[in-house]
Amino acid sequence: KEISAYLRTAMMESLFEVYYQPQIKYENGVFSIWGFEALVRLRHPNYGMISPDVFIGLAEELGEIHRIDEIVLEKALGFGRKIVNGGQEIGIAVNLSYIELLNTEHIRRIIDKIVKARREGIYIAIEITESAIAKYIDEVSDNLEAFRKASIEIHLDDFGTGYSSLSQLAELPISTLKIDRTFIDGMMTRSKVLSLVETMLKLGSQLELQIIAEGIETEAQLEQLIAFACSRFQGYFFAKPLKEKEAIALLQKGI
Ligand code: G
Ligand code: G
Ligand code: NA
Repeated sequence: KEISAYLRTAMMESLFEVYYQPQIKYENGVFSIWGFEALVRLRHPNYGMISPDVFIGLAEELGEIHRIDEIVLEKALGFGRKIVNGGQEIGIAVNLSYIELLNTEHIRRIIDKIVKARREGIYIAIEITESAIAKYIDEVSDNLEAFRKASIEIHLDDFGTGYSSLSQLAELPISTLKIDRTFIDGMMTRSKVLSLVETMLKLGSQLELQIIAEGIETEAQLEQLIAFACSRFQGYFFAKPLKEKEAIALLQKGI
């Protein structure tokens, strides 16, 4: 109750912050920053940070999620502008709720903003969870197609947990799979999980998709993934979600 009241205040007063977690590329033996994922944050004066896992669901129930996703997109565009001014060309991935994906009018507005930003050299990609797409495939396919037509990349989030069918996977207009961090978490201790990770990487490569391994926390995980020819990573091992200033500083310094 208290949190949903605070959520309303936060929306009215735009109290959300956005953090940016680097996504790392490994090429020719060199690690570099490939992009960032924008992650929304909300700080309660008494309870501290409220996890998006709590307030995103709540905002969806309240029918207000589009306001949060739009605030995050605006902030990400501002961040992108600073990156461009710093002379770099780096993508920013923004999460979209499945509710947004069901709303053709909102999607049109979002696409419009992203396309305009691209003319300034700002590259925004969209992250959508596999479960959302799998559950609402018929309702969202036109909107996904609209992103594709506008050449906006879609990253399939939490891949491996959302039950999309293999035939869907072949048809979806996505550029990237993000292997869910539960797999990365389990792969060093469970050989079957390790096999799954190897299989997902092969599958992605066969489908000519980019693959990001999420939730990398140790060097051992990284080495294992590199042995499987994985070349995109995100996780605390490289960097936590960073404040905008820290993210820009890291870009300047390099990873
Ligand atoms: O850092 P982490 O606790 O940020 O994020 C938890 C979950 O909340 C993630 O799985 C992420 O997909 C979701 N999330 C984070 N930021 C946003 C956002 O701006 N919009 C939506 N719809 N989901 C988000
Ligand atoms: O599913 P999505 O890509 O939106 O996940 C982002 C979430 O994962 C955020 O909550 C972020 O803080 C969290 N996260 C990012 N890297 C790591 C990591 O290395 N370990 C753990 N446990 N969580 C991570
Ligand atoms: Na995400």
